[in-house]
Amino acid sequence: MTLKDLGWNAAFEEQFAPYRSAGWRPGRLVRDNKISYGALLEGGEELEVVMSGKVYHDAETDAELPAVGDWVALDSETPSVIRARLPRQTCLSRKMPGKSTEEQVIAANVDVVVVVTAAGQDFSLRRLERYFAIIGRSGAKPVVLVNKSDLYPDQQNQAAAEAVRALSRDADVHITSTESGSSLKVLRRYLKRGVSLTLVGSSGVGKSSVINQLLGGDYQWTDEVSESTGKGRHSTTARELFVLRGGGILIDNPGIREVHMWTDETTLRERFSDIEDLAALCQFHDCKHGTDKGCAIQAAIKAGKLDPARFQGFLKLEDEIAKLRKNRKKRQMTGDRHARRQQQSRDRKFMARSLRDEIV
Ligand SMILES: Nc1nc2c(ncn2[C@@H]2O[C@H](COP(=O)(O)OP(=O)(O)OP(=O)(O)O)[C@@H](O)[C@H]2O)c(=O)[nH]1
Ligand SMILES: [Mg+2]
Ligand SMILES: [Zn+2]
Repeated sequence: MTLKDLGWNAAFEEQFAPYRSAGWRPGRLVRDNKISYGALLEGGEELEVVMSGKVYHDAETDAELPAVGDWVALDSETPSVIRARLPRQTCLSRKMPGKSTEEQVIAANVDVVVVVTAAGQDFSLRRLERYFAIIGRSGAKPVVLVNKSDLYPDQQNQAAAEAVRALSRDADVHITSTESGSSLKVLRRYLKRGVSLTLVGSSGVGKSSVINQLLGGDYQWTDEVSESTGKGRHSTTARELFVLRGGGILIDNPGIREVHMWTDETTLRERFSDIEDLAALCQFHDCKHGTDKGCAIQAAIKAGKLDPARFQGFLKLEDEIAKLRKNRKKRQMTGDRHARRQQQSRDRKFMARSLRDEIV
């Protein structure tokens, strides 16, 4: 396994130059064990590694801490110590669940983000809009799988796919089923040597099933059998990166319950550029798009040219962005977060000591 198989490229090599001179080695983080990380090295060697105190303290926010998909520099003398993290070329992140405005990294350095959904109960254009917003900001290519197509009438699958296409110009939308093996075929198209792909979506839509097929059944299911139904439930509990033998890198994610906005105003405007275009046609430049005279948005809704739910989504997203901006300004370490970091720091130091008999 070469570095290139792991997603390494010329830009990373250049940034790594000073670390190379120090004798440090590059590794890609494949697992976050909370206290330690799993790192994959050239040749396929896997190590359990911990952050150095410097990496930890230099991070101003949690989002700057190493995450799955990141490239890090590993010490030459104590290879279990992360000395530095390379800048991310892309980064998929969202707002932390709950009230916090803290950014949470879903996966670093990914080329393709695959949102898996299905035409049935899981299907929500509002939620997909939010996915498109965070993908738009990440720098990765959006792909949508309308999966489990074997469970729904053809017409329903087609209608769902069409609705998604209408929502995003850049996304590739595919109707798939892991039962028939078509999800596998579709994803293979994107998976070339060194290309990193991550799967996101609600719990139970089939993310791990496709990954399992791509890995040829080698994937270890993480969850036990449900006691009430006796059926296997394989809910993914931790993010994990896999390298495919045939080329390509996969990151599995636990099902995402809430996709909070973590984006900027530019991305938001791009996502809703059709609505912005309409707004430019309103009679008054300060039109509130409600009961104002000559409102082009209301006219489009009446004419059936704009989905009112989509317009509502647009209004809600703007609200969220405004809130986010306000809170970001006063982002400081809360007492709570400070305590958490202190504890993590103690844990990581303890781990480092027991791993390497050395204090980092
Ligand atoms: N009928 C049908 N069942 C599917 C399909 N894809 C997955 N499943 C089933 O759906 C269930 C959930 O699949 P998983 O792959 O574990 O879903 P997941 O998205 O990884 O779920 P989390 O790990 O909880 O986020 C399993 O029982 C799969 O066998 C499909 O295309 N058709
Ligand atoms: Mg899973
Ligand atoms: Zn208007």
